[in-house]
Amino acid sequence: MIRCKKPLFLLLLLPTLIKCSVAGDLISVRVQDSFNLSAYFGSYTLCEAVKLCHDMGQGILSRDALSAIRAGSEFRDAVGNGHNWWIGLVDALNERNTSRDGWMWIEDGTYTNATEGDPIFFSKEPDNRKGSNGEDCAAIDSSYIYAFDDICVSKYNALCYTSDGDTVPPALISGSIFVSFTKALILTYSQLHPGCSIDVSLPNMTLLACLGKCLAIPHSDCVGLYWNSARRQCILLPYFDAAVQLDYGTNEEKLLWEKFLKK
Ligand SMILES: [Ca+2]
Ligand SMILES: [Ca+2]
Repeated sequence: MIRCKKPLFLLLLLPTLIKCSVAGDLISVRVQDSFNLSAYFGSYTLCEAVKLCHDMGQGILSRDALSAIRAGSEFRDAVGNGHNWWIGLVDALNERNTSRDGWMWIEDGTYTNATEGDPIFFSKEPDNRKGSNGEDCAAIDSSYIYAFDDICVSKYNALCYTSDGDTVPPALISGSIFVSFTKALILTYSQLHPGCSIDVSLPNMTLLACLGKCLAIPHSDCVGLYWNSARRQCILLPYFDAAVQLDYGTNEEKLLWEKFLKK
């Protein structure tokens, strides 16, 4: 494995192969002359990986950046084989089980299509192997650059990017002072691994306060929320839309659950 903070002789022997800079456990590598990758070695959950990317003004790996990685050897040459990297692909809203269709890319909200020519997953993935716990997040193996699904709280490295086509970092594009919320359908009331959701409930919480909590998440990263007026429960959805565990004591309480998404 080649990492930039490793012995200098490697850099002297392979100066054209290793296009990277050194900052702790970070390797920066440019791929296909259009994407700048920041590869952070460390133990991150998927949510921690997305937060790290956005805090650095970058996005977590997108479909286009993944295609660029596959088109050349720059990434593998720089980070070495055998490491797992979170990418920005989830099925936290709709359980896809073993289907390759319908996984959502975090940074642009688009969905995978199994008929596309560039397969994303390993041949036997996604397998939802830890099915009862849900494998709702995706990572790639740097040896093969194919993805597998895993539980979102597994600890892997983080892979962030910017593109030359971005006029502003992806994490900041959605920022606007004119924000509105629209009511959305609740698909399920039960999800064991609730993505990156944050329960900010308080005994005297109001819907307005709950919406305010969503707007206060940095980088405009809160995409929506779940609200229950009887339980005063407010569950925020940072980074991507997700199904979460919605508790209720009675049917009346269940019917009071509402979901709002940012427009
Ligand atoms: Ca899943
Ligand atoms: Ca799997």
